[in-house]
Amino acid sequence: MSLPLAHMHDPVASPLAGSDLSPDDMRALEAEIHALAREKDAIILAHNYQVPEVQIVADFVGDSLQLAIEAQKAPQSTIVFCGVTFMAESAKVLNPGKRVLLPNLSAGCSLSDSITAESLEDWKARYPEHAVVTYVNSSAEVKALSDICCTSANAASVVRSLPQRKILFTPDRNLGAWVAKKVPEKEVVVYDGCCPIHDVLRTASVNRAKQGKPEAVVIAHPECRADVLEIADEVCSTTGMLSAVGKYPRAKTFIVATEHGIVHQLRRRHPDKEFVIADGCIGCRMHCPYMKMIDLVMIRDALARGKHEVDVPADVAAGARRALERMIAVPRDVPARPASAGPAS
Ligand code: CIZ
Repeated sequence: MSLPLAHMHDPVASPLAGSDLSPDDMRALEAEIHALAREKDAIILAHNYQVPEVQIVADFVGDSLQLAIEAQKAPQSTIVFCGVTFMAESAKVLNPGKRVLLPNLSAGCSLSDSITAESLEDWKARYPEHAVVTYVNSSAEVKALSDICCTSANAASVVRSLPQRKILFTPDRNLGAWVAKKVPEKEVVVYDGCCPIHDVLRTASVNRAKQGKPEAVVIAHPECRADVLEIADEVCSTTGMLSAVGKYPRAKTFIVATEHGIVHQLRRRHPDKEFVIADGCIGCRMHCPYMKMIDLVMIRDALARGKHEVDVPADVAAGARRALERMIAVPRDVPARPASAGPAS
């Protein structure tokens, strides 16, 4: 089955089928998945926000950019992508010759849905002189209409690397505002989308999570609102968070302002530290329902039956690939311009 570009997302889809399995059943399922992956010449990739049992069975766990690059490096002909739709699409766009499977087609993304190709066309018409920088949390159609993509790990470097001074940043307004602050020599217009999981977080929740732990280090994802980023000690992508912890050898506790799933990797890599998700207030759960839509049964079925093959139309894929490849070519840390350098051209 191919993935249609305009598909339905159901955030309250059925609970994970694998979540009530006994430890023995779980181990048997993991063994079945590994055997099937070998038989079908498949690699299993999982995003840092996936449920722990999916991260455990995966061959590689990382952020969306790392996963797309890992998919390119992998010798296997099939990629089982445990993440959300836009990530699987990017893996397909960068690996047109490989079969990319997304185990649950309902795994969408509200941020990606906050911008359509039509709305980007409208914004481009309003800002015709601006270079369009699009966060990877977007559909392949939207990427295809953009000059270049970025991730939360490289957004400031991507914007700095462009010759244009005027930038239209889409679709995440919080990440866009953070980049505008970090790259003051550019004139950045920010589209009005957001990730509701990050956008709901308030400083009151962070402060509550910190109660009784005044020494705790706060690490926040740049999809959080500006007031949260202001009180954070570190602002970084999920991959950045995994390494940021190493900068604080004396700290015991870290308050983490991003989706819950990252705690699995944080604890695995830093077992001597305490990690507390910053959703201290009732009604503020940093839990993305879309990221929890894949379980072991679905991965087994994806491998056994080839479900669900992701396909991106050739013209859309060509445009999206151009924007993604331009991003990949940007050096990792494009330095900030010294204030004395004057305005960018
Ligand atoms: O780009 C990604 O993988 C996302 C959605 C978050 C992050 O910072 O890793």
